[in-house]
Amino acid sequence: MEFIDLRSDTVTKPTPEMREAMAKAEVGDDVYGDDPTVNRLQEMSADMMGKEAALFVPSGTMGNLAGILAHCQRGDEVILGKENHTYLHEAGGISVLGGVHSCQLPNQPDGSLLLSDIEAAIRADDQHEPITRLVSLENTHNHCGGVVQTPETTRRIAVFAHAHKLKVHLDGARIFNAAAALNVNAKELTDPVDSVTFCLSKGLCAPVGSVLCGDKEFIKRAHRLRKMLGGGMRQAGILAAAGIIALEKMTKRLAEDHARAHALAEGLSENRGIVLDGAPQTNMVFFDLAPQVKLSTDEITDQLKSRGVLVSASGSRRFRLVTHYWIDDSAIETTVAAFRDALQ
Ligand code: TLP
Repeated sequence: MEFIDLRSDTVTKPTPEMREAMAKAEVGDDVYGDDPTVNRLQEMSADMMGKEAALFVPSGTMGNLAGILAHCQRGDEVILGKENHTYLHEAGGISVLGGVHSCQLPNQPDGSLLLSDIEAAIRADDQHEPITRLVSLENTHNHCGGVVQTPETTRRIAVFAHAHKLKVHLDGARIFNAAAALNVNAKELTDPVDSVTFCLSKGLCAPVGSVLCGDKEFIKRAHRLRKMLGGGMRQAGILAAAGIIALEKMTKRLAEDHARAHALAEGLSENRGIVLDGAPQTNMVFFDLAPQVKLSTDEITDQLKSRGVLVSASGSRRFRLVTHYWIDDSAIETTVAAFRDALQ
């Protein structure tokens, strides 16, 4: 059975054009800096993010980890949202591997942080305390609902952080979704920050990889960290070739996924068993089960699976459905009907 897979946009498979480019990619040993396709991807990425340099890494998790470790020493502290992916879903790597302490602040509805909260979190110059070094943001914000922060919000936080001698990292795993939703160039969202990680293997369909961008000195430090973390890859041009198509082509079509997320939310809003968060801003639809629904999330997940639809829970009575390149209009209709049958 061919499933309609709404569990995440990480499930996207490479397009036929990507597979062809991968087969034909010119490659070399990237640990020697010899892979022309990786080098091209890195140059394109730096340019699109408005940064001096870029580094191809195997995953978003490694991009954030190498990025945060390139900004912080052991015993330093990063200020971030308590709903941020780096805090929730990266296995605590910044603390475990980097000795970086985290200070978690409440996220605002757009996923951002309040300046007053950041100000209150900045440590005094006191031997008892860790040293505040970095603010880490996330855009789009996954756990807050796939919501977007505007260039103005990002700039306000970055200017404030810089005034306090703090650096700013952005987990921009889905930065092109944010840019599409706001109808701005991605650079406008990344200009204010010192470093950004974005992912090629989510809604952009590449099979593997993320890119960390920043200034040359920062990327030099991150390069060493990537090696230390076991992320130095050899003929990675095979992967980068798909990444180049992701940047050239797939970044331009994300509004389609957002429109389908809208249609999905609209269809589900007629279901009395479902309490939607609100209209989706990007490609994620979040909802809770209404109190009268007696089935558990697991039972609903199984029922949908038997109807050919894969979904995943994001809480005890909560779901997240993610649209992407391989979800078409008829998949949306089938999904709405499957929920209607399961929750009738
Ligand atoms: N997110 C995945 C899961 O880990 C939850 C998903 O399905 O959404 N930053 C953000 C904002 C992310 O959403 C993710 C992946 C990452 C970083 C990590 O990327 P990978 O999976 O490439 O390490």
